[in-house]
Amino acid sequence: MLPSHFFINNRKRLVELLPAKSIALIPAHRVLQRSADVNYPFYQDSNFFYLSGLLKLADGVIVLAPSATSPDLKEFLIRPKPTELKLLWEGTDSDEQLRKVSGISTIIDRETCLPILRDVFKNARVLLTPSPVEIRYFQMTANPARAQLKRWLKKHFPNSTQKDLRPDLAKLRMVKNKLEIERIQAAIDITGQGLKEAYKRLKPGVIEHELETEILKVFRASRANAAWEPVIAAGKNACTIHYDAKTAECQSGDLVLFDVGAEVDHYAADISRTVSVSGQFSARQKEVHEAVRDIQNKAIKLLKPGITFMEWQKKVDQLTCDALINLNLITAVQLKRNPKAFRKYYPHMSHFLGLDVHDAGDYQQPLRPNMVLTVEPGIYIEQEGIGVRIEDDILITNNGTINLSQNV
Ligand SMILES: [Mn+2]
Repeated sequence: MLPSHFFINNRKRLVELLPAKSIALIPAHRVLQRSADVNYPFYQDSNFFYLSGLLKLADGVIVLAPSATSPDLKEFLIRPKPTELKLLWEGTDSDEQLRKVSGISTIIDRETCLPILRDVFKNARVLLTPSPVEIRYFQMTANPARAQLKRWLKKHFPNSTQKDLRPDLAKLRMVKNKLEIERIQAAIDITGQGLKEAYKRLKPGVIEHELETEILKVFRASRANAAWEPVIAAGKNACTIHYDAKTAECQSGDLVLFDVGAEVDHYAADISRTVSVSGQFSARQKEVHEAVRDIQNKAIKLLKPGITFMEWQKKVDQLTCDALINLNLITAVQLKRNPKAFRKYYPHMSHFLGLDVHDAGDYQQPLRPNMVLTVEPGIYIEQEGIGVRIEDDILITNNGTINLSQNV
């Protein structure tokens, strides 16, 4: 568990970024329905966790109001009053437990919070809340908590201006401290152990989900969770980047791609490895695997403080284009005609890593020490049934990088 001073300090640093006469409100996630009256396992909003450490509290709101006149109301937590039904079926953390974990002393009931908020907000012009993440592109539905809070504030405080708090939160979250890097390292080490167990089980005839079972066993035994649904993809399945059926048999002669990550105290690892089912690469598989490994080595060498993510990505794209030409997958003429043609074989980008596997961050800012990002080149050749991705987790240091997953 992370100590409460970590969350106290995160709130303090966020308050320092707030403009004068503004108030920040950060909502917890809501519980989502799975089917009938059964819910999905609850998963906390990362920003809410970052500022409170409260993993299990649904429907809470953290309020940071530095301009409040009462010292008890400069920061407080709003929580739904637990009903008798809720207490009987699920139980809930007491206010005392919430205070201990978060370091927030004032807790008020959601049902009676409106007059208190009216009083606290009377000197404020701007209300800052994290806007919902744009995910329609992925055909997903957002957790409704953020949009609901925005609507509720609009209804009760129509004269206040609402602004997006995400850029300020990203500014803080993209640079990690020692406690955070320790968690990411622990998640990486557990992921490495999981992969080791899966490799032991790997042989022709094994089903993809049987390999997953080995990995998840290690995660649970290490008191960690999976940071997302693991990708374990044999043969051509590896050409689906986030393949999740895991029902196929691994055939001798196939490659199998693992893209997995454990999660420790909400901090994720994200590691990909591509190995041969029989232990022996074909000449072509070897050629593609070495090309990806080579891109990765060069890409890691290009990382240093000062370069922006986008500048770096452009260079990595160029390395990938060269490799695809060498592998006879694309010609220089085709690339000239359509500079994006290589995306067919290499559709994804690297990303920041932290509380979210695709972590909050500003991709236009120059990289700085203590940022963590993944370097994950891949080449996917559907017509040949070959998909290779190699992904490591890289810490930016004062003068270069440390590969946190080099022992995996
Ligand atoms: Mn990744």
